Amino acid sequence: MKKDNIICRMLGIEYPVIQGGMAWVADAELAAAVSNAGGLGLIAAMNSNGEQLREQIKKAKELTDKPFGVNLMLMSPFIEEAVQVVCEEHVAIVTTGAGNPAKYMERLKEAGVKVICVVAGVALAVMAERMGACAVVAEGCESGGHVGETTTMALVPQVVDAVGIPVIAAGGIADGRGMAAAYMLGAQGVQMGTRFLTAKECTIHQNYKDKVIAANDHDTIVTGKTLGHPVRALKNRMTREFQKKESDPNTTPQELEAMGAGALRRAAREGDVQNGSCMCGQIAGLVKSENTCAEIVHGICEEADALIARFANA
Ligand code: TUI
Repeated sequence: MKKDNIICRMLGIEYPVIQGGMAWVADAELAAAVSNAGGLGLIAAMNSNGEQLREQIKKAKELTDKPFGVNLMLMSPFIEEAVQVVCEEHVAIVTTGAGNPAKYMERLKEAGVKVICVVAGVALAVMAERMGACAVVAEGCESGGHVGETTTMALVPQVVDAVGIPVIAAGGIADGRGMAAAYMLGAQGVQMGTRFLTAKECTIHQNYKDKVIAANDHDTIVTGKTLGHPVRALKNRMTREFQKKESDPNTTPQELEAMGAGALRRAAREGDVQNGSCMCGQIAGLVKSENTCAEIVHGICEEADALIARFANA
């Protein structure tokens, strides 16, 4: 699955593996490491202001001469600045998530930025194609962070049938079996977040990595549905407290929002994995080791290729 793959040709990468644009996780160092490994690394713009994002982009340019991208989190209060900086810095590729990117598509395309929209449903995928996205990431609800409602298994083939542009599968993929399955569903690449949480080049706190490695198949939970932005994270004191408050009719949305504020930073940067939010996908139980980005990217592609070859000859 190298070079001749449509995602690889389109993005100028060697392996059709995209690293998720995880807030407080996906910094210039991780993005550059994934890109240097031949995949597509992404910097998470998350809630960064323009100058913070510009600094990360400049750092990534120093660390790699391969293509990398920026993930724009559309709920960010600094989204306008982020779009401006991405255009000014001539970032090659942008992925958009957590909303409808309609407002920004023209500006990004005019600046020569290739746009890939992360979608959780067919309607937005169709809209993304119409708006000029070069591909979509169909992200199932197995993923970590902000989630939709449909599983990867159900979502990917429906998106594949609805659009003409290439589809990248995300949510619940962490090894070659998942990648091979994604190909069978019609996807032409994968995006992984959880698998890269424990990458050696990932700069999150060791406590977070340890918690991912210790997690099993039922250790994640979705909270925040009542706020309109459901988020999947590893179960801990924070999610238990959030759940309790969320089911209490006396809790105001403002109280819940206040509980969530700063929570991801607390876990990812300060290592407070009990009171912080350890966003993570359902596939955490499969992630049992720390590896370099090169091991992860090459390993998953080799495993997927071997599986597909084996079944082709069966
Ligand atoms: O965006 C993500 N994952 C994220 S964003 C994030 S930051 C955050 N933190 C706290 C609360 C909320 C967000 C953490 N993880 N993944 C891509 C994704 N996009 N998943 C689902 C969607 C999505 C949802 C609705 C995309 C479009 C959409 O459209 C709504 C509309 O307006 O049509």
